[in-house]
Amino acid sequence: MRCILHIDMDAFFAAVEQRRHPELRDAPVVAGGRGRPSERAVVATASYAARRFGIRSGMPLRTAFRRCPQCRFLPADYPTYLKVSEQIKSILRSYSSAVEEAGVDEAYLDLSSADDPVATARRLKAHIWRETGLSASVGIGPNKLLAKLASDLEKPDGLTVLNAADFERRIWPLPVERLLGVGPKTAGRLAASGVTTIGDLARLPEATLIALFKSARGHYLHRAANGIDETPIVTDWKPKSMSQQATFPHDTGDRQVLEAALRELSEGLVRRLRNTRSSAGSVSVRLRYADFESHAHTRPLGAPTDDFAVLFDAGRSCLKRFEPLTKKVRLVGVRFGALHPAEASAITPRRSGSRCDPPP
Ligand code: TTP
Ligand code: MG
Repeated sequence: MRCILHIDMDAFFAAVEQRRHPELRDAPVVAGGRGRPSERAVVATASYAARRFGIRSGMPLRTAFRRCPQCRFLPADYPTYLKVSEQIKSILRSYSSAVEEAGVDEAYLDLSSADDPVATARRLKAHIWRETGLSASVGIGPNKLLAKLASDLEKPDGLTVLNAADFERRIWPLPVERLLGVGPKTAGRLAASGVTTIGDLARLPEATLIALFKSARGHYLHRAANGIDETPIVTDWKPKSMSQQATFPHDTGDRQVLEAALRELSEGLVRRLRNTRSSAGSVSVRLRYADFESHAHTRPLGAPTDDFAVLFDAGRSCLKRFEPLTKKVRLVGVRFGALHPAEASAITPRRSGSRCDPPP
């Protein structure tokens, strides 16, 4: 029998910040933008104490400040989060040879050959805590879908087993948005047909869903609402990244020119992503200056995506980090990293909104 474990770090970016600032351990903390609520940026994540004030990922910092003025706002430090993410992934790889990275703070492990998956999960959580001081929530189920839903049921620091027999009781009452790939748009269309919970969705005939959405999507929604998922753990996904670059006919310091190039390169890469049925988990932008020195900035995404708007926004926020430009630029390059096969990851981000700061 298949046994899949899904692991998702708790309030990941905020937890890394609280580790760095132990005095903030139980405090409402928001990581996002440059940590200045007066600026136009969004919450990347909020600590659980901050969530009690209604603060959510993707919310403008300004709104978060209105909801909780005593909250500590910290700049999002992506290089550190990526480093910790790598450290966690390498711990995971010591527990199973089949590990699928599903995002910056989540992964699936195949534990089908483990004698006691629950004991393994306990050891794994303790190991991560010992090495990183961070807590994770783990779900165990007969497939990736159930394992992922399970890891979300008892956050934070959860360890939840979800069997097919528990699916109706525990999952059907949840809102449809809890299913991977169901964003506000899909949820809105479903609500118009009177479907708000996963149970409502499961009871809708598949033919109705196929008429409402495209056939692959209707089929997916029907199966997901019934707990059916046969997608494999994908470990040996190659390539890991794709990139494209453009050299300007004349060196330039014009932001609009840079942004136009970024747009064109991103469009080309999104086409390549779709052609290879993959999605990207990070975006990097590299500038080579007139003196041939070059620098890159990377932005990890909360979940892999092939959505142009999300990827382009991430690229733009990388570009912003080069400002103020002190030298003219001869080349701009874009790389989509942490590539995943599209069907093994979110079709759209798990939760509403872009995982990036909005464009200026
Ligand atoms: P999540 O696992 O979705 O969120 P989380 O770890 O902060 O909280 P939870 O305990 O509910 O798992 O995302 C992981 C990280 O990805 C998160 O810490 C910050 C980043 N992220 C964004 O930058 N923007 C977003 O909209 C979301 C949802 C996450
Ligand atoms: Mg998380």
